[in-house]
Amino acid sequence: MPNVPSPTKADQFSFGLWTVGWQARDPFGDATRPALDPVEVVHRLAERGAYGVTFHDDDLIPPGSDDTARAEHIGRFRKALDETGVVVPMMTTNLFTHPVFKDGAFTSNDRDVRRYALRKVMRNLDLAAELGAKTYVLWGGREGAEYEGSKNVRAALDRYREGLDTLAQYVIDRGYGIRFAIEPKPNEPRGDILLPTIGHALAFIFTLDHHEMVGLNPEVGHEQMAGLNVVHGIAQALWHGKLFHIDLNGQRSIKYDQDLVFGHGDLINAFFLVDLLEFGGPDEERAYEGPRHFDYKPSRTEDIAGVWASAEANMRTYLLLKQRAASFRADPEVQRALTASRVGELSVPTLADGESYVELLADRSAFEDFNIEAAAARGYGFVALNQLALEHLLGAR
Ligand SMILES: [Mn+2]
Repeated sequence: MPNVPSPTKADQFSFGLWTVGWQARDPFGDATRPALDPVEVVHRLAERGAYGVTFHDDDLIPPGSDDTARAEHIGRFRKALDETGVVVPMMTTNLFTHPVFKDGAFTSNDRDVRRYALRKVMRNLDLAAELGAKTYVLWGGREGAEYEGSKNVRAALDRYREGLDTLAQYVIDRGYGIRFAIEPKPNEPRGDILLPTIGHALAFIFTLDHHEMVGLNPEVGHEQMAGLNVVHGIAQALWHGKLFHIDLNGQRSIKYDQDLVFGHGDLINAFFLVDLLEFGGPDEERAYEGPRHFDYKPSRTEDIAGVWASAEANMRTYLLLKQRAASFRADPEVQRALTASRVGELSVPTLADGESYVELLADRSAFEDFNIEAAAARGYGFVALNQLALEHLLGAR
């Protein structure tokens, strides 16, 4: 057995029922795997060291279930949680599968659909509170359009805000203590989705009545689908205090949403993401305390054994990257390279303590006597630094 750490509950790994439970139906082909019982999923995940399971209402309770059937599904699931000690840190609502949501949920042009969507979320928020979930994710996959003329985007954002303000008030009034996390995505299933990136969602969140209760659930692949650097996006989310949850997976460049195993897309980017989450705090401690949630899909080629191998692969990759990031940071050569690259110098404020533009204007060394040619000639050594990262990542150091 290679030197791969075993996951434990302290690692806070969680999986959606819809991830390992995906039957691999895609737009071109039928399911390649049978359905998995949520009770079995909880047991299989627990055996592998996961601490949490998450789900959309419809993943656990088949749509159309009457109250008795609904209670039975919840009861069986609860028993599995009790038997394994697996927790439900996050829940979410399916506002995309049923044809009623074909033009969106909170932003459907059809007002009746918007009202139904809010009711569906509120009903599932009651269950989230009952199961102890602390985060409620909102992925607006159908909130968007294919044609500019079909959607008044400013009105849609008004309705999106109205929806979130209403739900936040509901959570406050019920005393649920749940926070919301918006999951941006640029496209798919809609041609263009509203709040397509971390940046769009952040700007929107700060307009909300209860913006302190609303943050982000960024997904690695969704930012990469937009050609963006997810490490930068997560860093900005942290800077705003808005990283409420995270979806880890893999994506290879700008194409359909691949939902590969974490690290099976851009590996160097995944390395620096784990480094940021685990060691990006002010004193090299964790920068993010919440669940390490895998939102991936076991590839359509895999049988059930392959499903569980892929679940393990996510956790193994994460722990290996954590190990590699620790070795990168502990290496004196890396420390010297960081100094040569002036990485730490960026944390020194540009103006001195008590200095204003008045003193800056009086400082001849900052301008009149500044040797810009010498400063322009200095190299930063970033490539050498990145090569050290790569060599640690490959286990060569
Ligand atoms: Mn995805």
